[in-house]
Amino acid sequence: MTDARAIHLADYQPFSHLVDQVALKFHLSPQATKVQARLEMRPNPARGAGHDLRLDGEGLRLMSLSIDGRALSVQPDDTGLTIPAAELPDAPFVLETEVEIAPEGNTALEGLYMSRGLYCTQCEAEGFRKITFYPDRPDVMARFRVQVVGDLPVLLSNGNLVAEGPGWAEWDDPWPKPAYLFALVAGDLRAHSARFVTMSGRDVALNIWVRPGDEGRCAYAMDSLIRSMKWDEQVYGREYDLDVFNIVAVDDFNMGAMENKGLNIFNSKFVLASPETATDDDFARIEAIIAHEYFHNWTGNRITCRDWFQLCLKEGLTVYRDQQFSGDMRSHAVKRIEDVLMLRARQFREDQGPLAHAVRPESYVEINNFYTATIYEKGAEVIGMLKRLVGDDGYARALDLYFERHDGQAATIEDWLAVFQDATGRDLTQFKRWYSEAGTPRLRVTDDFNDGTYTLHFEQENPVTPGQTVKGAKVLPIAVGLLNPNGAEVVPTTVLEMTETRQSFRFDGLAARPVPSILRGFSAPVLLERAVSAEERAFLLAHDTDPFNKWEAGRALAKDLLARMVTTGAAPGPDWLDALARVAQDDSLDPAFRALCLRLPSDDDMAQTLHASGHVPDPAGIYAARRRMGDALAQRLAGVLPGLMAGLAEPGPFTPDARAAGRRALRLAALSLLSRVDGGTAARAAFAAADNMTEEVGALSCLLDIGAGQEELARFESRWRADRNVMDKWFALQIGFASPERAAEVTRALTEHPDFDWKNPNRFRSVIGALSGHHAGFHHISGAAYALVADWLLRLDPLNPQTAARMSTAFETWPRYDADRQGMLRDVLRRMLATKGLSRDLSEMAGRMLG
Ligand code: 0A1
Ligand code: ZN
Repeated sequence: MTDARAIHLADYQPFSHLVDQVALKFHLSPQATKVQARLEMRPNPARGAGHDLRLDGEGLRLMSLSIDGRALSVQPDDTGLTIPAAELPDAPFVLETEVEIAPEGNTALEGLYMSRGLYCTQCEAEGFRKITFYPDRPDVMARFRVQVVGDLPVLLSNGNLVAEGPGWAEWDDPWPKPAYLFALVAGDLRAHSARFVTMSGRDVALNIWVRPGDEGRCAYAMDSLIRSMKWDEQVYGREYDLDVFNIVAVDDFNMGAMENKGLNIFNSKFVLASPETATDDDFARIEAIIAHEYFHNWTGNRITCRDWFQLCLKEGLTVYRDQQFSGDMRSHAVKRIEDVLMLRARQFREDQGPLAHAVRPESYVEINNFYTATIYEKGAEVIGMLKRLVGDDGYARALDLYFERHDGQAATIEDWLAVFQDATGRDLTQFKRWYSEAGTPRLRVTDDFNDGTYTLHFEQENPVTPGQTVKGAKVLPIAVGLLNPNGAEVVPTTVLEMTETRQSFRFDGLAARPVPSILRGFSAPVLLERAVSAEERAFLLAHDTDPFNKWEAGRALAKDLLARMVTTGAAPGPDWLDALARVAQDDSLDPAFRALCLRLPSDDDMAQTLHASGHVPDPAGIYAARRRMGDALAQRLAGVLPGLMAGLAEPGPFTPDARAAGRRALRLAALSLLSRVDGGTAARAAFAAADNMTEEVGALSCLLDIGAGQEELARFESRWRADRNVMDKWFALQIGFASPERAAEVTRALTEHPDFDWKNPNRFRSVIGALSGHHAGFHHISGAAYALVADWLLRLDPLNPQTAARMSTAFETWPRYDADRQGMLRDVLRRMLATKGLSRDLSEMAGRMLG
């Protein structure tokens, strides 16, 4: 990156000063909140004496500033203020400031802002500087004491409550933390409460704070929290460390949730759930995000990041931990398949386009643009590979050492790898390339069989990515199993360690040529390239003992077929139809797994796959082929669908557990196929009978998918008009199921709906994001959707640059398409870039996408 505004990892220096203790006092008021800060500071011995003191600060009205009680007249600039070394003692000193801020006008939702009358904060990554003057960087860790004054029923901050009275409360957080973990919440809230006794006997008060009326929708989040706390004790030996753990749900939030110490703040859609309002997917996501934020207490908070280049240190590890947790709570096989689907849909897409970047990037312009699938999901994959290479015991020893050695510190990827080297004796120099080199490796495989010896030949290619032309071979753990021609496993899962560009592995003493099952469990995040016949794929779908590869075989069969349908006009043949029919009816298989097998590859996935194999994807062609494929499957299964559905019926009330959810998922997959042959009769009945949101939305989707369901949509709207989270689904569904020709127009019409509150990120995402997620609609050759999405991003940008920039990744796939679409997409990006006053966030994104 050559942007002059860029910040570079190589420039890191410790901060000039240390902060030992922070005392903050907030007088809350929508237009003029007064923030008094008292910082106990001293020169940082690591830097020596005699440095100026630079404090970050943005949009703050400075009322007063003093050092050791002596007033100073320093003028802030746009990004902070500098106190010259001459004004600073060489010994500990106290710096006091008073500033004024206006939370009500804060539409960026960063710093202190208001969400429907509620005061709340978001400080990661650099929001604290919008609250007070401070060294806003993660390696400056301090203890915080916070007094909140305001005429409001609930006043919260980090740590333990130490004193309170009418209109004020004082909180003390005994654990030193970076400013990005600071939080404050105030307003009219009600608690859903419980208690948890930790393994050493600490009695912790747990509260989930919500708006009056929402108390009844907190039980699942609370249950997830308690299970997370127990799991982290049992699996990682990590115990909670305060007397209270508070979670608050807010309606206006740029991301999913935030791990502020002792006071997690959540997007309300990831907390509130009842069977009537939340789908099975919502329940699963709530469980995962509650766990994710809780797990950050150790991986992120107790051990934080030295600088933002190390973001994957906390995010990759915490995602890895929440994935393990969800697997333990539900099904490891199903969880792994879902995680890989998401990895390919988001991270592979990013890694193969102009926004590709390393898991640990070396420069950035706006850090908020780096909360990406690469940092999070590829960051987690890298940890999974490490664990595969050092084994479960090695991993456990390395993590114990990590917590022991770095508790209370701001650490780096070097620190992280050092604990693995020290605990296991393994040299990780080559492995470290996974952190510094972007791009999805391609792994080409051929094989031969001679005299009982079977040999697998691998070749890896590490493609060029923006700014990185030369790359070395990666360490690839390749999990392999071999089956004999009868389908019995003759070599159980073995992890081959590939370290060279080309490498072969031999298996001796085989009676017949085996069928290999390669990359079991998706043991490395690569594109596997191997010419495999449809028969062999069907064989693996039937016989593989590895559930991931069993699913993958069916998936590959579908993708091969779909690719032929798109490129040669082929029709679905009996091989795929019969193989899938067998899986659908195999009662020995988990219904959730069968539902995943029945899910057709998404259009965007097909476009990615076609592009990777040298084709120019045609969005309309892919859409039409996928519909034909679904129709063919529906015809093939028509006779068995009613019986399949009846066998999956759940008597009794709704439960959100994985078993019941899996049965519902398969039933709805069957209903969706059935709708294509019965004109929607069964789906209409299912909609009318639904007593839970999974089935209500599921049945409605089946109807919309066949171009019906208008009456049901209207009924849904009148039933749920008052519920924001449910209404987000109503908006998104109509766009998601619109025909490609109509998607932009449906979206445009919905932007005129009185409930299209575009300043609310959830609503904006459920409308504008739904259009950019509709592959054939977004890429419709008219260009109407490109223009509509761009117009809305430009409208949002001045108010909420973070969300506008995140959503601009809709355009990252432009290099895949034909010249007409490329031209339109690049024009749109150029138009954005040329917009006067464009935010740093969006201009960095548009600039990088254009290359
Ligand atoms: N650390 C949070 C993610 C997050 C990042 C930035 C935010 O505001 C801009 C909010 C949340 C997590 O990993 O959950
Ligand atoms: Zn996180």
